[in-house]
Amino acid sequence: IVTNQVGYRCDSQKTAVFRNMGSASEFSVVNAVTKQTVYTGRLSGDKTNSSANETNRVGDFSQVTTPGKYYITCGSLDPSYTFEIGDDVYGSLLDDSVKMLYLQRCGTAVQDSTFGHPACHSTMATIYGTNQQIDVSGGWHDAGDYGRYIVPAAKAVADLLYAYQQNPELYGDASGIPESGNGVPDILDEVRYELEWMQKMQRQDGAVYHKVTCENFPGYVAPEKETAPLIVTPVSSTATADFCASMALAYEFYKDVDSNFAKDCLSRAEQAWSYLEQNPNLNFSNPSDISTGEYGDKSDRDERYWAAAQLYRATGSSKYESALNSMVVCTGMDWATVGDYGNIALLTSDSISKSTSAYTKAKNVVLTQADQLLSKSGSSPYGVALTKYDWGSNMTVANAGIILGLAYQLTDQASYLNAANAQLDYLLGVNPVGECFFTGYGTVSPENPHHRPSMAIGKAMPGMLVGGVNQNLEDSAAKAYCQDLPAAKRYVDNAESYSTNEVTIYWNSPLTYLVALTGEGGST
Ligand code: 9MR
Ligand code: ZN
Repeated sequence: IVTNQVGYRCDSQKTAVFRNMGSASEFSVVNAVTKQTVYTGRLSGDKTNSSANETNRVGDFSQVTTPGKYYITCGSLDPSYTFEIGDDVYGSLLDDSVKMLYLQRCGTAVQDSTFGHPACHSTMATIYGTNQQIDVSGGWHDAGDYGRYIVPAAKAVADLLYAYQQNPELYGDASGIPESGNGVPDILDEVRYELEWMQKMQRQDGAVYHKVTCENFPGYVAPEKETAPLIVTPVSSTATADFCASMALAYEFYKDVDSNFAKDCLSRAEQAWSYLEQNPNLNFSNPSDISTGEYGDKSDRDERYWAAAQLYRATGSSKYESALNSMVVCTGMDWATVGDYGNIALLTSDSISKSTSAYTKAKNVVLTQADQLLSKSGSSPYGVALTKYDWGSNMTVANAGIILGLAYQLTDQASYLNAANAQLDYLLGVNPVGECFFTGYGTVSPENPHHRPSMAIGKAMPGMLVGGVNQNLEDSAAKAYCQDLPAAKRYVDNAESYSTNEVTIYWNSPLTYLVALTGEGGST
């Protein structure tokens, strides 16, 4: 019996998934303290689940709305783990999802009793193919490795700023980062740490370098132990456009906090835009002597769409509006496709009229996607809006939840909100692996993430969303442990499994956004 191991908000839809239940047709929700049955419900009929090679039944217990701790029983099955019902069940999870970024800070000493580290990667970096040295210190380590890459950084920044926009009251100023208590919400301070690094990656002419890493990934060492020379790789138009969009977005959020910083963000965005106007598709691929993450892309169309939408939103200028209107509407919320951030910019702006063609097109494309996701979610016993599990599938699930959450806001249709919550439930336990994919939470969560700081210390850093199920068997541990498993179960909690059990800043960030979008949380 699998449930969301962290818990459910009082008023949200609540479902558990049952397997190997034989002919059982009833289940009970039991108060974990008093051991009293508080609810008895009927199971659905059999649902065939070919991707997990299971037959499932589903039990809905949305009627249980009283805060407390519960578990679920069904005939002779082992009971579910204990979970909570309450309106603040995600409060500390939300805080930790952002705190992870502080612990990923590069170029500064990080204070934490377990995961603190001295300043790392503070030497000058060499621009690839030249003798020129520049300072690009700062920012967050991308993932389990210590690279810093513009394209995924832009996704993370967008998720966090839109999470904050969605529900500012969830974010306090006391999460224990160095800027806590400065009168600015910690989430904005944290994002600014990344933005300031991104600014150092912009060239005089407006273009933006794609990434800074060493030549190869390091061994499983703490960040300050990676001391090989840093290399800044050539500029790309995807990095430049993503940078442009992030800076234009940032402008709005820092206007009242620090107007000089905000103005600088906007003027950098405009310089990046001018560069893009003069330079078509400059796609990035790794130089042959560099083997770190590539974040390559076939097209920069969706990045340009996002940049135009964000600049139109920030300035209201007809220049950007006509640029936007001349483009095909794009979709996507991952590092390779970012069009939906353009749509979100249009749909959640106070200043863009709902009668503009840009707004109408964005709304249509978001609702079309939401309907497709709703139908996928409806045909999965686990409620997950996925039919294929690729590297980082948990991000795809969180992204799906965000699109569904936006559709709910646009239409007020509860089915969208229920499906958005089902994505969160999947990430936190309602999945064929029976795992809460967020470290340190739930009853069973990853203990051996592919994350160098955790590996060096021998203990999982809390507050990280792992990549999750990946049907493509892309590392030796996945090949060894998962090849006989059905697609939806190909996940292994093994530190060598970077294709299922790594973490990244841009897998955490859509979880942050999804939690903010679906409701309450925040404790600080
Ligand atoms: O998240 C990326 C995934 O979509 C790709 O399939 C994979 C292989 O190219 O790379 C992932 O990104 C990794 C990046 O290249 C380096 N830092 C760790 C990232 C997460 O595994
Ligand atoms: Zn570092």
